[in-house]
Amino acid sequence: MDKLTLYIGNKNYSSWSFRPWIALEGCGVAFEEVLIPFDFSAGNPQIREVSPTGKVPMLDHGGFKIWESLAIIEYVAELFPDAGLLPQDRQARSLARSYSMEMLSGFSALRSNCPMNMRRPVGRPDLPGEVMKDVARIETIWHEARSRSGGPFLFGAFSGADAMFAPVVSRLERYDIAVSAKTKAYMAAMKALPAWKKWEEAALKETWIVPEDED
Ligand SMILES: N[C@@H](CCC(=O)N[C@@H](CS)C(=O)NCC(=O)O)C(=O)O
Repeated sequence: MDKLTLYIGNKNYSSWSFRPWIALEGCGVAFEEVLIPFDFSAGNPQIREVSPTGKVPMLDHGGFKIWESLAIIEYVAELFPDAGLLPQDRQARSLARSYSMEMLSGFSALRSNCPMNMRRPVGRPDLPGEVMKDVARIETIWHEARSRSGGPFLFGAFSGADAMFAPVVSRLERYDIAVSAKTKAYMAAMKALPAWKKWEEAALKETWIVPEDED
């Protein structure tokens, strides 16, 4: 099989890159990574050279390119149906897709007010009420899925749906957002994953600064 190469941005900041990366790594799918650091002042010319959208993540499979975090996860789930990227049960799988698409298309208040910054010292800023509405919906999704599956992850074992929410776990932690004990248990399960630790360790070593994502 042709090798998979995942193009990603800075691990400290690139929340969309984190999603397919932790999905593949957490499900044991072999891939090579190419990290292209952001260069917003120059319009990210290096990313534009490889990615049709000028954005990361982007997956190259023997010259065939797939972009958009969720499309990448779905593509790899089809390549490796037994890797656990998607739940086996049809209804669970469609719920995983509904939740993942909510993440992909929504929660803009949380995303814009609390950009992912794994190096951010833990502390709670003043946040608009809209952020807490996003957090409430996310907590509902997590509790609903984990009650249905029995946990510890959304669909029992770690899957692509957890990967779609991974940057939210980091945001809730770094922005010290008040959440329930059940939410904290889910966050702890995510943070205990070897794949999480591997990404975070690399993120903390990075020295690039993206001023827009610092507060
Ligand atoms: N909807 C896309 C979002 C991709 C995205 O916005 N990527 C950001 C990094 S996290 C990016 O490449 N930004 C570079 C730019 O806008 O120049 C996905 O799910 O992959």
